[in-house]
Amino acid sequence: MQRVINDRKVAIVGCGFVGSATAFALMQSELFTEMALIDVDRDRAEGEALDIAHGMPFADPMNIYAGDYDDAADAAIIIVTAGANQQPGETRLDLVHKNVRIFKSIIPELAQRDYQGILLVVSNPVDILTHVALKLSGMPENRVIGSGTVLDTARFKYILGEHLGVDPRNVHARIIGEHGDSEIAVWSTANISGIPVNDFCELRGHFEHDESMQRIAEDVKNSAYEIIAKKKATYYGIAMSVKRICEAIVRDEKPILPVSNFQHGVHGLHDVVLSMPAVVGKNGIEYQVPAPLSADELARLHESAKALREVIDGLDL
Ligand code: 6V0
Repeated sequence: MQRVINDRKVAIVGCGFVGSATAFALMQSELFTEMALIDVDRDRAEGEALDIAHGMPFADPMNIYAGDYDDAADAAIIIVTAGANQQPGETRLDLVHKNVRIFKSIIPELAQRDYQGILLVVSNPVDILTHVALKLSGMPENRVIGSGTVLDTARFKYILGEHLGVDPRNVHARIIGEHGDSEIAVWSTANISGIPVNDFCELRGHFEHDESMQRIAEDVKNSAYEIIAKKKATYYGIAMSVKRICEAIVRDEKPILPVSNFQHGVHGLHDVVLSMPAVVGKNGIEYQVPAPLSADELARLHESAKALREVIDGLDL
């Protein structure tokens, strides 16, 4: 008999900076009534569960506790944030071997329990680890998602919004490809509430388009390096990004989000996991959106896919 999923339950595997910030964001989200925190460091999970639970009198009631994989087995969403984070100077791809080893200890636990919910990977390198989770779990592709460039896209909207003095929610633009050094800022379709980005820039007195575009895309790409150099880890922005993905799933909202998902031919991409826009709902990836790209963006997307493919091919899965 297939396991019944509790659609108001979430489990978080890995309760470090990212896992605990995510738990705190979700505790205030009213999305879930039950949250299990899992970590190899059981004390850490218990401490975080207690600390977050003490905010309950100011939020909606919720059962928050340190648990194990049996507690995760009927969760609507399992969020994996376990693993090493980047040290100053390290790229996300440098983490791959350490974190693949950790995934080999986590994902089979879920597969053994015939997990039927959505697996949301956040640990880095997120595209590679989403691919690894897909292979190790044997789960259907639509139910294994990476947070991908949802965070980079939020950074892009924020920085562009600041540059133009406009609400970032009116900025319609995205980052695609690898969540990492080969990511691509899609300028060709970027617009501010329907107004092409360069036209809006001129309305706001900015005429150095090429220079500004290059600087903003570099700032987005280097955000994590800057934050890590200053405070050792990044966690609030990703926590809000994960909350957004959870909202899409739990409420079946069907927004278009640039999550990491397995590619089957859109723009000629095959057999690789990277961030491309997809409709996200209660079934996870509901529809891959073939958003238009310029020739240059398309070429860079294929380079990003090639770089990820080479890493995947070098892994022993
Ligand atoms: P952290 O603070 O070191 O926390 C990692 C946690 O994982 C620790 O509490 C460990 O005890 C736990 N852990 C390790 N092995 C296991 C295991 N086998 N089972 C269960 N728990 C385990 O790291 P932090 O929270 O800063 O980062 C976690 C991951 O998120 C890293 O890989 C980061 O690079 C990644 N990030 C991903 C982002 C994204 O946009 N996708 C953004 C920020 C960080």
